[in-house]
Amino acid sequence: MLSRWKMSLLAGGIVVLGLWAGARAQQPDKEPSPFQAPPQAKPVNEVIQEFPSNDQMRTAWKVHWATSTGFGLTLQGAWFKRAPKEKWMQVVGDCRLSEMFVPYHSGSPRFWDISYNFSLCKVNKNEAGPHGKVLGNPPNVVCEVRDRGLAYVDTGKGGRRGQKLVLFATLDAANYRYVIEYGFQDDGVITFRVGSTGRNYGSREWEGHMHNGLWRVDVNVDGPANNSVLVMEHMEPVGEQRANAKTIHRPFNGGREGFEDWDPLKFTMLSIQNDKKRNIRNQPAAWDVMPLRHGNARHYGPDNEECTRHDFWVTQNRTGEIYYVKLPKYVAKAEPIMNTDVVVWVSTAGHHEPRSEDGEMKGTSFEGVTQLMWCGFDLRPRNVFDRSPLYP
Ligand SMILES: [Cu+2]
Repeated sequence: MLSRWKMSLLAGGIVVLGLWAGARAQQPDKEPSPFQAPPQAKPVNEVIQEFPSNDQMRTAWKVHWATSTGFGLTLQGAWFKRAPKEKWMQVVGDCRLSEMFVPYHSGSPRFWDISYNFSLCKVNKNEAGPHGKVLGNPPNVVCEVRDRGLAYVDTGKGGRRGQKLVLFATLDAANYRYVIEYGFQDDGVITFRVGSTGRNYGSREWEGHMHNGLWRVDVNVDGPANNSVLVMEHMEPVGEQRANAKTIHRPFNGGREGFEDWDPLKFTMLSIQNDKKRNIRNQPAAWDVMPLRHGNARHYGPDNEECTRHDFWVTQNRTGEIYYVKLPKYVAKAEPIMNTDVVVWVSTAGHHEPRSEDGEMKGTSFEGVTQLMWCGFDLRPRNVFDRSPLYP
């Protein structure tokens, strides 16, 4: 029953503990988010990728990334070029998986897996795959260009396959592994994904639990200034005519810091736009948060879980505000979030109901692995291009 093990626990300072097996982290005795000293990020690294990778350039991404204990792989900025001769346009600043909250169904344990200051796993060749370039020292980040299947199919001009630049790294969270992955598509979309894999907590091999991937995303459409957060909602029916539908565009939370929830009947999307950056049609450039959801996670335990009771939060961008559990405090002053530097916080949770495919008990030890379960969202351009991207 004893297996590997290692973990560091933040509790009033960083304490590195060796625990026994099957058991991973014990719950911190205090509030699980002391966070006095943010983990020190290593220097920022740059990747530039032109698309298509095998022909004349049409679009390109420039990505700054960093690694640290705790947060694992973070973005420190990303810039897009919608045409070869254009300047870089910023899309995001600091982005990170701010927390990974894992409450078990019986009420305990309730892990805050980012706050324990775990390290990244070393990557091996198998994991990097035939096209992955291994980066970092120690080697823990993979960078690769992937075919992403069909990008479009047009009646007149036929179809085209798309590509994306992907950066990923895996957090070594005791019995669990979290693959943190950022994708940068040729059409200007950024994909945010976290995949959960590993083994259930020892002695709880068959207990259901949630994996709440909780993101901090500093959207900077054409730079940090003049960004506003809007909500887009589909409404149906409206008015006397029952077949009528419409879309509402309105300021997020009345234009102030706070929260909103995802409504499956409204297809809730957020749009972060810069009024001062306009395309050839005089439409403001924006990037939309496109949810790809399994469900809306809500938790009511004792561990400062108020932050899980909403699907989206928006704050002004303030230095040091990178901890998801502190969101209720961050939004307390309800500062404006129109025409300023904003941060969008997105909950992307997955429900893990154990199954035989997760593994099996052999005597007293568990063998097997939970296959990756992905959660995340896309950040998709709106009125950034003047026309269809990568169209002939
Ligand atoms: Cu799980």
